Order: sequence, then structure tokens, then C-alpha cells
Amino acid sequence: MISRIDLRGETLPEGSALRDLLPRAEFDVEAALEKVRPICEDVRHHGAAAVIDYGEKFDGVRVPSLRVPAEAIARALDELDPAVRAALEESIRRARMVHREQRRTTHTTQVVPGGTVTEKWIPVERVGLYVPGGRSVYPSSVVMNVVPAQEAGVEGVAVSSPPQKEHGGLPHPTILAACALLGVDEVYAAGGAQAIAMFAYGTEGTADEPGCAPVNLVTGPGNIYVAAAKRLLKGRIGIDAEAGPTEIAILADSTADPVHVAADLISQAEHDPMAASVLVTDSAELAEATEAELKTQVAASKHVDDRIVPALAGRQSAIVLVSGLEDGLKVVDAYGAEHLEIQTADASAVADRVRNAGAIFVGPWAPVSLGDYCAGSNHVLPTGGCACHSSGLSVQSFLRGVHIVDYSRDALAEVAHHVVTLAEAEDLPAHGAAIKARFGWKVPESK
Ligand code: HSO
Ligand code: ZN
Repeated sequence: MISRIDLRGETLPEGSALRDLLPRAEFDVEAALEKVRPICEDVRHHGAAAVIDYGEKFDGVRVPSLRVPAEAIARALDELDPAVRAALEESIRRARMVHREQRRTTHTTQVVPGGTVTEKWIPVERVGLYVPGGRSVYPSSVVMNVVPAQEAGVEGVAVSSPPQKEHGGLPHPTILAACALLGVDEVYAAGGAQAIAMFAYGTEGTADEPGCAPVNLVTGPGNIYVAAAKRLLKGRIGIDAEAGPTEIAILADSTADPVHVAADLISQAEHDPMAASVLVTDSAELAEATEAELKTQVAASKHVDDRIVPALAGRQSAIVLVSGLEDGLKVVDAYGAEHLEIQTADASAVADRVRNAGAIFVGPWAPVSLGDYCAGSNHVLPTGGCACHSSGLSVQSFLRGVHIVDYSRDALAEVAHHVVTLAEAEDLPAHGAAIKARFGWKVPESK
């Protein structure tokens, strides 16, 4: 069901050599670029009509209009199961608590008397939040995208999710209900690359419906075509990340409970046949017990043949045996998992030593599925090893830091000779002249 990689008795290689020994899903965004390029071009030139045509082709339903009417959003909330509503409200409340504290404050540094640099954090003006709707319909992802954008102070928040044939061409009703709970009223029934292109280029309105104004930034997970469209349109728009299949790594020792370990490995395998579940342990007994437990629990699971078994049996998943915790830490750092659970003795001390992970879940009572829904943390996280250079979605993702430079005459005079010297050293005399022009074309005396 799951392969084993035995790294015991070896000196572990460093860096990328170690990474090469570890399992990882193929996620060839480059290959999808050629398919996505004509779609983006079409949307650029033909606007909403092209987005609707592609919706018909890929989602199997032709929508009368892209913009979801306000009544449909209100109706979805009215018809939402009360238990789901209560759970979403709690998820939103906790996410707001955490993300509100991520707000940045303006900070002014007085460099010299009369010379200050202020760093001000300005929200992006308008964002497009993509919520998948194929195999996965995740209202929780609406929460994880919308909350940080709102807490950052973004004024224009638009959501897009694929039209669903069974729902008359609207996005899934729980997606719409989540938008209603969050106070988002600009929602589009568009999916895939065409939705990202719609956000990037905007669409003209008609007499019957307003168009979609272009956005500055697109965030949110999606399939390989969404990732390819993000790569293609990056620059025109900002993007959060090219999300790949979900990943869980668990660093566990003999104190871990194999029932929990197996359940957590299966929990992320349930997303996608390409999802990765990786156990890193120094305990052969835990490895054995987890494998046995996987068999039992998989047999009792849903989504077995189409997702869980191919995910666990795929080359992206494995049980990695290491000689000890130190090697385990090296392995999880080299892997840089989207989600990393620490199920060891003294888990918080071990977690503190991890360098690369999208989010870290500490001890037996913090499974990844808690973070997926209701921990207050964000579940839009870096995949594919990108955790070594990127963060998950946060308020910061929706802010830009702008330096405001304010110098008096005296403050400029004091440093003028250094500016002129550096300008000359770089053979850019006009840079120096811009200083001299302010002082009668002379470099002020240095004090
Ligand atoms: N684990 C997924 C997010 C998710 N889980 C949504 C359930 N619903 C990627 O972090
Ligand atoms: Zn999940």
C-alpha cells in the first residue's frame, strides 16, 4: 500500500542530494502552459463570451451570465444546513482572531535629525480569490482566502468558482453560502484557466450585467491549469503561489500512536490521487504498526479507489526510516512539507527546530484536519518543497510595504558627498547632478 525508503545506517547526504532521495509528486506546470496560453489569449480578446464558452467546454454547463446574482447568494445561505453554518461561523471567527493579529503597523525610522524613512503597509486594491470546484468543493478555502484579504483591508474582493451543472450553472451552494457569511457579494461562476484570465484582463460589462474589473492579485488553490494560468499571467497580476497537490509529512517516534498516524496520512490522501503522505520515523515498530493500521482504516474509508489508494501507493508517498530524531529533522527539512506533524516525545521542542514546513502541527492533539478547518491557522500553504522559500497565505500576502522618504535640506546636505561618490563610482553622474543641482551645483562640504 505504501512504499518504504530505508535511510538507516547511512550518513545522510546534504541539501538537494537528500531531497532527491525523498518522494515527490510530478507536477509539471510547464507542460500545461501550452494548453492554457490560447485560453488566456481568447479571454483577453473576447472577454466574458470566451469565459462562458470555456465553462461550457470544461464544466459542461453554459451559464447565462458569469456574475452570480445577489439572490442566489442569499438563497444559498438560507438553505445552508444549520450545522454547516455554525461550523463555518466558528472557522471564520477563529481565522479572524489569528489573521487580525498579523496586521502590520506603520513604522518610522529617524535615520538622522531631519531624515526619516517610514514603512507604510498598503492593502492591494482589488483581489481575485479562486476557489476550486471540480473534485473538491471547499467552502473552507473561501474562508482561508477571504479572511486574510479582508483583515488586510482589501476593498475589492471578488471570488470565482467553477459553474456546477447540477446547480444550474452556479458555483456550489456551500461556496456561495460561505461568501454570504463573509460578506462577499462579488462572485463569478468561472473556473480553471479562464477564471484566472478573467481576473487578469477583466471583462466588459453588458446591458444586463456588470463586467469583472481586472484585479491586482489572484490567490487560491486550483488544478494544474489554474497553476499554469497563474504562471503565465504573473507580472500582469500578482499571485500567491502555484499550488500543487496537498502533502502531509509526519515526524514520529515510538511514542506516537499508529492509529493517529495512519488516520492523518489518510486524511490528506483523501484529497487527490496525487496527494503525498509521508511518515518519517526512527521506530521500525511504529512503521509496522502504521502499515497495519493503514490497511484497516483504508478499508473503512470513502474515496478509496479513486484517491486514497493511488495517493498512498504512488511514488510521492512513503514511510521513511531514519536512524534517529536528528536525521528525521534533516529529512523533514529537506522535504519541506506543506503540512508537518510532530508526533514525538517533547513535540514542541522538536517543532521549534524545524526550518522548512508550510505549517507545523505539534503533538497528538493537533492533526492537520484541525488546521484545514478550525484551528485559526491558514490552510493555503506552499507545496512541492516551496516551503523553503515561501509562506502560506496571510494578511501579509495582501499588503505592500512602501517606503516614504522624507529628508530636510540639512539632512540631505550631510550625506550628499556620499551619494555623489557612489553615483560617480557607478558612472551615473546625472544621479550626482540631481543632488548638486539643489546646492548651487556644488557638493556641500561634509561635516
Ligand atoms: N488540506 C487542504 C485544504 C483542505 N482540506 C480543504 C480540507 N478542505 C490543503 O491545505
Ligand atoms: Zn485537507
